[in-house]
Amino acid sequence: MAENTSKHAVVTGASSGIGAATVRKLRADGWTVVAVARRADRLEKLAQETGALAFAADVTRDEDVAALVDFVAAHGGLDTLINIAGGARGTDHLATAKAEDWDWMYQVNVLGTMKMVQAFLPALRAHGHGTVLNLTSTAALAAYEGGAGYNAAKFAQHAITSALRLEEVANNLRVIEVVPGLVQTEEFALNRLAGDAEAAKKVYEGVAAPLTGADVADVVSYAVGLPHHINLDQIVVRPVAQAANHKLIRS
Ligand code: 8X3
Repeated sequence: MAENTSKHAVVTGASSGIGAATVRKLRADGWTVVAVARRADRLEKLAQETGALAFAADVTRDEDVAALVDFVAAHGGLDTLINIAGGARGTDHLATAKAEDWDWMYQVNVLGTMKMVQAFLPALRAHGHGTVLNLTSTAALAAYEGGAGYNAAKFAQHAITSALRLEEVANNLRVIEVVPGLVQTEEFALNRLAGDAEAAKKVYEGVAAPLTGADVADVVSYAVGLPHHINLDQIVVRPVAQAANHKLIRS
């Protein structure tokens, strides 16, 4: 019944939103954190603010991931890998969906997670009490109109998370899936809607209290901070106003 006492985490998607909030929360909880994202300037600021170590990398690029593995090994290793990098592009129906949007979503949500897990599995196995936490979405649970491409990517990321749990249990790897619904962050809707700030605002309009990145970060930190024998396999977290993806109360 070993505790997770070493508390060394790698967090991707750390330049904004849930990823940045997770870095802040884990640092406040006393973790050593390597914060990973593509945008070095934002990472640097976060590192100065929180004392996290910053490493600029694109999780879909093999050479970046390999360099990150070396950096982490040289800075105390890890016991916990938190894959938050991801996102949505487009709200097209299948009839008009753009292959480049779908390709981007598959790359960042699915192949990025796969590459990060593959790269860090040897260290996590060697640690003996490793944890992988993948941030998926309620878009992984039920399809919705205009969601197909994002649904497909998040269903896939959910599937690889479930397979990993089965494949690595013999190596004592804990695999957690955090599944958020509507979370208001500065960039998620903006990225999905091609930078249209008005349309992005409408996503949250009239919703009394959408979740924040910090809300989800609290859940992430709780899950990875539990003693290692406790596995919260799959945590669905929504604002109260969102009883289901299709059932959102707006005033
Ligand atoms: C975000 C949740 O409702 O936009 O991952 O699919 S939703």
